[in-house]
Amino acid sequence: MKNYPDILKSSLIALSLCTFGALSTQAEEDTGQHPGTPETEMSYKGAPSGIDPSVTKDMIGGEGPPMTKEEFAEAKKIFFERCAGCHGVLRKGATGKPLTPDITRKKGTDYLKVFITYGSPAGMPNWGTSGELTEEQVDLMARYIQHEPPQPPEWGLKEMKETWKVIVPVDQRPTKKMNDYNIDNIFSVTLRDAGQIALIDGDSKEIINVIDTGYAVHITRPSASGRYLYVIGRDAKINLIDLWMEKPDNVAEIKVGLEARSVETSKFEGYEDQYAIAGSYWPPQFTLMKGETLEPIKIVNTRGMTIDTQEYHPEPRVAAIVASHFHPDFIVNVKETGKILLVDYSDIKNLTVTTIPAARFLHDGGWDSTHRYFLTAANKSNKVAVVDAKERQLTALVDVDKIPHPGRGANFIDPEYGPVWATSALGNNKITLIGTDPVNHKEHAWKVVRVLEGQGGGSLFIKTNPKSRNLYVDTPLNPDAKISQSVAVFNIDDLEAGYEVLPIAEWADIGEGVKRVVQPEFNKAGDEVWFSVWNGKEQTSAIVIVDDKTRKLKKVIKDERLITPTGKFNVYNTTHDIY
Ligand code: DHE
Repeated sequence: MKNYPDILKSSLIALSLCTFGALSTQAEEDTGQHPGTPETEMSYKGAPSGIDPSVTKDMIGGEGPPMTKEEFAEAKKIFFERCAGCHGVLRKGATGKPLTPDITRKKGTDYLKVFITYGSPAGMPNWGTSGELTEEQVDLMARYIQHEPPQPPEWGLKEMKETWKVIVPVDQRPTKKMNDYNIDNIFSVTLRDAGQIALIDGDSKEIINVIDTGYAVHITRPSASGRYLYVIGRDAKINLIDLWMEKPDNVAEIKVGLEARSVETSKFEGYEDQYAIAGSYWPPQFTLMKGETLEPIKIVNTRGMTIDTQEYHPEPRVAAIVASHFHPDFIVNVKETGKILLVDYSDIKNLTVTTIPAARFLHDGGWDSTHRYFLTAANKSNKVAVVDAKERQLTALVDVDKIPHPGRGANFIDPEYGPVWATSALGNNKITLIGTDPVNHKEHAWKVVRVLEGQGGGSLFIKTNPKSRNLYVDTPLNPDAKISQSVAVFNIDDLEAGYEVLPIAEWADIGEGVKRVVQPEFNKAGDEVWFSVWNGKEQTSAIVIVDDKTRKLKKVIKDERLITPTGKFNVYNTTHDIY
């Protein structure tokens, strides 16, 4: 604190201790500039909101400090780009604290300026001292958050229909596969900052097509037959791609909101390829659509009460969605309220939604190896919730260490404890194995059976394959470049032997840049594992393919069209939930 101006010291101490909770103990995450601030989390949540600030309804004036319309517009833009990810669009609090005027006005401009300038030990970045915001901008933001939050517009059926386009009608689409690709082994690769995906032929490693999609595109999920791909952007635009076309391309698109992250398709027998669902961050809702055209059928709002304190939350965002294999259900994570919804799509007109209270801040997750149990991280609650998709109920809430982040997780047989599902973490170096077999290993089921030490915190994804004996753990958000540019690989048959480090970014040999190595993904045969080397938008990125048996480099895919590759989705493995 020695560099802080004297007048500000006392308020800063008060703020750190009273308002923003406990100090992080993860020394390895400290940014140096701001002790205790987990850089890993900051860089993860720092993605700009997909919402165009100019579309909001503004309420300047009233009791907030004076601001011109121009100042308000600038502050709003900064808020949506830098702050909304943690504090929520309506500033009602998400993983960051609430910043509604009833709270901020009591603190006052000077106090808020200190906070924005220096950040907090609990994760608020030091926007001022890091040079990210100028002194004037800090002052602007301190005044802005004392005004009523601008309200982005709602997005109902009318708005969806206005953006809905069937580019190739169903009756004009191929009736059989018109290309020679081994569709099962195609990878859909997110080109994040290009707003595109690349379809890569997993057999030849050639790019089949680069297709325009939504802004800061996020994930791809295939339909149950593997014919269609659904790609969602952060701007809530969904693209439907038909892999049967001679050159696979877009056949329909729609915008289901202003900001979104998840999409899934019906997988229960008899409903294959029939329905799609997308979850939105804004407005907080999910939308059911016809699978082959994306025609919106029903929109369901997720606003409501939190599961624990039972208070109203106006912006509970929809996070991961999976499709049940046991019932015609979509399983939907509602982040801020902590509810897991079972959305029964067998009668969409008279829709039944079963609500399972789990834990707040539900984020990502995946199936156990039998596809009966859905294990999902409530990341800021440090829990993994287990839902039994067959009995349609919560089976367990498992306590884990700081900020679990499994992606979809990894399933394998632990030599001692039997079938397990594993997650790595953003907040520490631990890889947590949870027993998943309540029949033959009952004593270990839904318990943490083993904790491995990985390279460090800042991990996002972990992966293996039923044919592999290796468990790969990425660490793309670790502040140490050596760690963020490599992956750890464990031998599943000898887990306590430690890990080998594969220098993936070095193998890519692409020159300058941050070169974060992210998201292992297997090919269909389960004998290759693909990694993205995620570089800056203006720099060279690559896909590195490793031979799973030998752990040696097999191939580097470099192509100027591969701009900021992140997620990769193998059609067969993603369709069949193999991970
Ligand atoms: Fe993701 C999955 C949300 C930042 C790459 N991400 C998900 C899911 C959610 C989510 C809810 C689960 C979808 C599902 O299964 O239905 N991600 C968010 C955020 O809110 C967050 C933290 C900040 C943001 O503003 O978006 C965020 N995500 C990122 C990134 O910065 C990553 C690393 C790079 C990128 O492409 O943007 C990233 N997220 C991914 C990937 C998956 C994902 C690759 C799918 C993993 C899988 O194997 O299924």
